Amino acid sequence: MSKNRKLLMGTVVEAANKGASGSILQKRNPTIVFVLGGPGSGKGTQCANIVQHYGYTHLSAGDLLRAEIKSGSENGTMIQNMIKEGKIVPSEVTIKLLQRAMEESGKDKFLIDGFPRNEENRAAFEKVTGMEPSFVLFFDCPEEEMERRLLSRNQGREDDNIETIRKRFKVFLESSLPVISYYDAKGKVRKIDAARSVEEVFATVKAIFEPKNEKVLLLYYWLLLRCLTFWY
Ligand code: UP5
Ligand code: MG
Repeated sequence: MSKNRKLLMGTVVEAANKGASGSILQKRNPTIVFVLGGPGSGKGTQCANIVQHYGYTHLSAGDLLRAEIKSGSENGTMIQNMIKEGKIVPSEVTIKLLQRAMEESGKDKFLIDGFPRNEENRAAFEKVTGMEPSFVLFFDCPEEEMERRLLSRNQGREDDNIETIRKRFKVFLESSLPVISYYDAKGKVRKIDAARSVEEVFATVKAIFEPKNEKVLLLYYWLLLRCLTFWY
């Protein structure tokens, strides 16, 4: 780890040790799902569907960073340069934005989309917030398909050009995949074939959010309720 990285980690961890916002969130004991996958794998698209069906709050780290650039914050230029180069913004900056968004939402079920992107992001998030994800959705998609999607997205994103896209792919392979492996070793990764249509991918996502035994449990409670209302 570089000296600068260590210093930044230090700052984040020191902030955590001083207490404050990590503990406010921790008290709410929120459910956190990390939504990971390569650039253009469909993280944002699927999160929008999950929000509609399962009442989660969607926090895209990339969207929060882009909003920070627009707000004219002192970090704006640095963030903009990093995004143009497909590089990972220092943990300190991203974690602060995520924490603030979680706190201000007042909600307790979060989809954190596009974060953590490297081991440092992951370790710092867990240390600062004291929270771990319940599970991790991993949208697995071949580069050719992701490239096709990004080049036809047409939403004016500064990083949707072939030069930056190639850099984003490289960073994903080198830095983000190890995070997925880390959670996989803990049995937390739900891998989804993301190269199919939006509807097909969502059908698989649904099966993850509605596991069979929960459905059986719901049926059991419903029957119990019917019996009780019958007797009384
Ligand atoms: N589309 C989606 N699903 C499809 C499907 N099944 N079939 C056909 N088309 C599909 O989708 C991309 C496009 O594909 C859309 O046009 C969509 O309609 C279509 P989208 O859902 O937007 O994919 P997503 O995975 O969200 O792609 P995105 O480009 O947002 O992923 P990135 O991870 O690259 O972008 P993000 O915004 O997360 O990060 C951008 C940059 O910010 C990073 O490169 C980095 O520099 C910085 N960053 C950090 O430094 N730290 C962070 O923690 C987060 C970001
Ligand atoms: Mg996205």
